[in-house]
Amino acid sequence: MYSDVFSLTRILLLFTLLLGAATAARAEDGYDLWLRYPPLEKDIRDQYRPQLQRLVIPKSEQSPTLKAIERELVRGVGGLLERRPVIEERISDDGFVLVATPQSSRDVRAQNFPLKSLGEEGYLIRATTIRGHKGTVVTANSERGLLYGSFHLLRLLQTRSALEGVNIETRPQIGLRVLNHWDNLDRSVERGYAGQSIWDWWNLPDILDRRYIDYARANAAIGVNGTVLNNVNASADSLTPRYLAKAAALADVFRPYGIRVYLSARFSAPVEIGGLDTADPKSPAVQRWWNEKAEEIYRYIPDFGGFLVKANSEGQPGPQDYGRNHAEGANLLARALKPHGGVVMWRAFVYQQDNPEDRAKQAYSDFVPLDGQFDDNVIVQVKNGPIDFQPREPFHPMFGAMPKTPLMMEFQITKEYLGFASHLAYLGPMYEEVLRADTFAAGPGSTVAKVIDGSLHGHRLTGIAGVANIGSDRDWSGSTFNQANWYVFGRMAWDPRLGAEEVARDWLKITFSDNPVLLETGLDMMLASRQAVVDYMTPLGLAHLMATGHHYGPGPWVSDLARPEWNPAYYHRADKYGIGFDRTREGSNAVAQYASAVAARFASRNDVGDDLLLWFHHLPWDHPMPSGRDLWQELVHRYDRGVAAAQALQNQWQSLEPLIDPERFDKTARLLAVQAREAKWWRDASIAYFQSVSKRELPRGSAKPEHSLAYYQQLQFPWAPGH
Ligand code: GCV
Repeated sequence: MYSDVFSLTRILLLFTLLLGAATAARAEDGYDLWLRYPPLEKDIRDQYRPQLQRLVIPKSEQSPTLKAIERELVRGVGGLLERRPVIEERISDDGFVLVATPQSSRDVRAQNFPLKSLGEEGYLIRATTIRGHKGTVVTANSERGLLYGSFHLLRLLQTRSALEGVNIETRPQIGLRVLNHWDNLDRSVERGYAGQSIWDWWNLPDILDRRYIDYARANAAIGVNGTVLNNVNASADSLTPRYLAKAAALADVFRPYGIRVYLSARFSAPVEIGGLDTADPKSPAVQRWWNEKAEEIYRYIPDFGGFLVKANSEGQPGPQDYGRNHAEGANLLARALKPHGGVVMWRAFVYQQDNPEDRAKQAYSDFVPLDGQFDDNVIVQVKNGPIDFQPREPFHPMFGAMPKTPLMMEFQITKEYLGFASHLAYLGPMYEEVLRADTFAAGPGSTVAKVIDGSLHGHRLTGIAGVANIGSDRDWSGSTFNQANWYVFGRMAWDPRLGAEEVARDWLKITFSDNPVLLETGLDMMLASRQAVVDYMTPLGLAHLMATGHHYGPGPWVSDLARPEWNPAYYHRADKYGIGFDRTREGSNAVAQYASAVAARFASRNDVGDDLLLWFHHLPWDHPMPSGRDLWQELVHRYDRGVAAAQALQNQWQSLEPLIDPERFDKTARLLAVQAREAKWWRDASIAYFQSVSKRELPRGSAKPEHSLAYYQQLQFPWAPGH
């Protein structure tokens, strides 16, 4: 079965590759992501050309990964330098690029490169002299390492970095670097704003869209090594033979690029597709069903990565339906996968209907007591913050609090709460803020990055997930700048200590050019953009003020929904006297879920800082702020600042017109106009509402909202995407 699908895939691959080559010279529509290889500036080309004349890749017939490497390097070097490198069997002269492992090349063996510490995926790129010839070596312990190294070599060219004396050794700090697609079998995408799902489930496995290969290339280029194909709000049908054959076809396409396929598993699948009358983890029939299901899956996909599970969360079935806990549920699936080497990524995004506990506390309360009870192939997937991907949240208190359990990070790349695909919000600074946050779990320096890379508590199973912003739109992510969020996710997953600025700089150079004006302005825009969104949507630590359901636009007034925590009013708690959620000891005491040093900081009005002030404190409107304003004035000031920042983004982009190709310039300009307009809408609607509650005058110089509160309240968006 597997080999049949595989050979069919290879034929289709060839076909789609040829097609791809024919269309490679397409206009700048964003399709190429960071796989853009247009000719570099002449002086730079001239410097590189002598260094990159010949490609030496010793390979066996059977190695699809080595073939992918050769294709990419020929395409990349050929495009960037406008000269195809010569393919050679052996090094014959200066200007070689040798891509080989010590096993595949005697020349590499002879150099005795220090590869031990690079593991299965790391690589080394080094300028060297071999048998009297000068060149560059890309080497690693595995072909996957060579693949990543080759993409890095191309990145060096794309970012115009010197090859002379190059000496790079790197390995990923995190093992599982996966995208989570919230894609449904009907091709709709939950919280997707870039068209339909790229998985054409209906036509799979017979038709293999060229996009599947380009998706794999793009991910391999940034080190992503896994993909969960279907929505965590899963249909059990994904586990039926019909759909396993489809997933297997994708796995075959992705395999040469080092990408493993995972599936979201619906906990009640034994009932829905297995004919059982229970999904109780303690039932032997249920255990048998999952064991047999795992065997079946591995017949289709021999290197299947494992399951992602959303259980007992927002109406999804789970072990608690049978009086069992999350560890018992996770271990049921983990034991089925264990003989095959698969893992379970068990999500900690839980909050219960009818649980009066502060929503921000519930995941910790459910999971932390289970520390030590999960099997060793379970990793608990925790969102970056305790609520739900808000523009700003404190780091999740579970990080650092479960030393015996591997925890993986879940970031959202798609911007459900940050203006959908239309607003520019570069998420690098947000990821950096979370990864660098100090949990103090084992004293100072216990950053979130160290929790998830396993170094703090000595875990070998490590992971990071990003909820994908990828769809069928020509530019994949709904806008050029949204691509940067996919890009930075991959780069930080490889190395969580990377800075957002450094990655943005690379991305700008690769995506546009290295023109200094463009770089300076582009960096300014990207680095300011997320804070701008925070300011015009949820300033000063406010959260979840978005309209109901689709989360598009402001809805701070909503207070009549069935579940308390669905209501924005639950989060801001504004009244005549003040605003904010008291999470100190006098309030919900969520601060106590953090290590004492962090708890003390968050509990202190003076030390918590403006950014998280109202997340942790309920304060009177006249509370004095460090700026000299009172809280009300500061709130209005932040909204104004956000609107001004959105307008600045628009103006800055206009100044770049001569430096950007017309197609991408125009689309971005239009989206920035939408953002500026919607920033004002957010500001006006929010101020109209908060003013109706606080009964305060607007600070002098601050404009009145354009419309009445009633106007903003009656706006409806029944067809907003992604819902
Ligand atoms: C996949 C939020 C989103 C939901 C999402 C959920 C989750 O509540 O609005 O669309 O469901 O998070 O992460 O499971």
